[in-house]
Amino acid sequence: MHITFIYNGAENIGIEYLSSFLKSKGHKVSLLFDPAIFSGDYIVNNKFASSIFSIDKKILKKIGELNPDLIGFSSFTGNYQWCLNLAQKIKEVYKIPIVFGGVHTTAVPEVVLTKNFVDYAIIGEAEFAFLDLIEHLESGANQKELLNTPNICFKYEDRIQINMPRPYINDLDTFPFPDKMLFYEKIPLLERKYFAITSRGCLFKCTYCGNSMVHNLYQGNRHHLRRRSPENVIDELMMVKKRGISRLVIFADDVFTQDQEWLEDFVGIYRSKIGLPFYCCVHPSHITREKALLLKEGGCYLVGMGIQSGSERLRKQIFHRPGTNEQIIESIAQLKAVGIQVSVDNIFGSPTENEDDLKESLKLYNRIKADNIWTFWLTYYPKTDIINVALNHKILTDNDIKNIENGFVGYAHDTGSISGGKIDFYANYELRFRLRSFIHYDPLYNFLSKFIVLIPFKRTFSKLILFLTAIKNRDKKVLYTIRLLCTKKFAP
Ligand code: B12
Ligand code: SF4
Repeated sequence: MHITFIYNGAENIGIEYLSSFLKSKGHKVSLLFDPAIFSGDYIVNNKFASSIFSIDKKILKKIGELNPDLIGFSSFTGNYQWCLNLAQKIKEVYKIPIVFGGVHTTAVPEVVLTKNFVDYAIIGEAEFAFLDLIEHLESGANQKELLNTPNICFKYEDRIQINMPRPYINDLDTFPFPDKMLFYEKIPLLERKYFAITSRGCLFKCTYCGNSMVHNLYQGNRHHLRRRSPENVIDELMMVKKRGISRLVIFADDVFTQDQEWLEDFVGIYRSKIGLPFYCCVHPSHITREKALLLKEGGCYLVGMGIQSGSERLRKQIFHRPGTNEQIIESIAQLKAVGIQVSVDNIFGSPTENEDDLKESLKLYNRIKADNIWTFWLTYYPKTDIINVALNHKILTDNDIKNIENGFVGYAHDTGSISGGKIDFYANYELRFRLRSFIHYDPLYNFLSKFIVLIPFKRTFSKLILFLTAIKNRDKKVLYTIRLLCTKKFAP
């Protein structure tokens, strides 16, 4: 069977895994890609620009040429409406079955399937379920046969059939390596920074994160975090090394440093056989001096660390992120001591956040002197635990939940769920935080921060500082992304 995936904005590792898996079972896979810089929640969101740059017509034409047997959309909440819009247009012209998957579909398959142009929704990890669906379609059997097939959801008679997921796939080494060429053939520049993932899942369950929804869905499974063997990851990276195009490896794991023993084994081989600089995400409660040294030894030049707020109250009560500010300060000090740059994340606008919390954050950022501070504006993702927190505080209404489940959530880089006068209030702090990561010299920062209230267009100014900070840090990760945006278009 020929399956065509349609995606926008960025490389998608999930699609790459599905593609190589389906190809290994003898199926043909293609990709239609829309850079969609102005839609989705990646860089900029602008409805007008998005319609000007739309390549929907080209995609429709291309589908006619490819003539696939099945079309797959990978939806996260930010691109869900984009996916629906295109799926509807496709269905108006072609009779090809359409399947939705990805994190948004996993959270709310019953909502996705209310659309008459979506035929199937697959929840959770989809390799085997996708294969089941393909084999079912090939066999021409009655849909009734799917009633007991885990992960596959569909409309049956007058109702929506939701089948719970099968248990997690534990041995990740059994999967073929992700089909990177699917994306690289469209956008060769992507290969400069190689996305690899060594695990699936996370030990933690922060309320705002997609993982809280996944943990709830897979309640019966004890081990949410599964890991490939170091040898298996190195085998994949040896191919990268041989091609000689990638300058940087981005480990896309939720938290790369959860297991010290694994890290020790991995770093030993990585340093000698691969040796490319890498980026990864760490958790403040998991960084010790030993781990910091291991990361450095392996070639890690920059880590991302979620802090989200300097208020211990907010972190504990609202985000369910355990740990103290002292722990954060200590873990960043360990990383900096070995020469690794640290980029931290902060979320604005969580339930009950007040000015005292923001002052606490500023105090913490003054101390840690992070190399970069990414400021996100809270977006509520469907079925995450923070939704219940917000409901309890009467911040969200039933109608808001409906909007969230339909992908109308605001954008994390824009103003998220924040509206009205609060935007200006947060914009002051956004600028302060960003300036703090750009200027580490206290007297200069203290002097300049006095004028922040006077600056017009604070949000634009904040973005400019983000860009300058990337240049100052020679942050290859951000600089490659900017280069990518400037490349001539290749789509679909
Ligand atoms: C790596 C990563 C990225 C990378 C690569 C993108 C990617 N999706 O591969 C980059 C840095 C580009 C990225 C960007 C963004 N990301 Co991101 N990202 C992740 C991360 C950490 C891992 C994803 C991954 O590769 N998992 C491993 C693969 C194998 O699993 P998977 O992707 O879930 O795919 C499986 C199933 O979902 C399913 N499936 C997937 N697609 C399809 C399609 C079909 C048809 C079917 C049937 C099944 C199916 O089968 C796959 C194989 O089992 C997740 C967190 C997480 N733990 O999932 C966040 C996550 C997906 N990202 C998230 C967000 C918000 C974003 C951004 C919007 C952030 C931003 N504001 O810039 C952008 C969106 C850009 C874009 N257009 O993709 C959120 C999404 C939440 C939501 N409900 O929408 C997540 C869940 C993190 C979070 N905050 O909770 N991201
Ligand atoms: S540690 Fe990070 S990836 Fe894990 S649940 Fe928390 S926010 Fe999500």
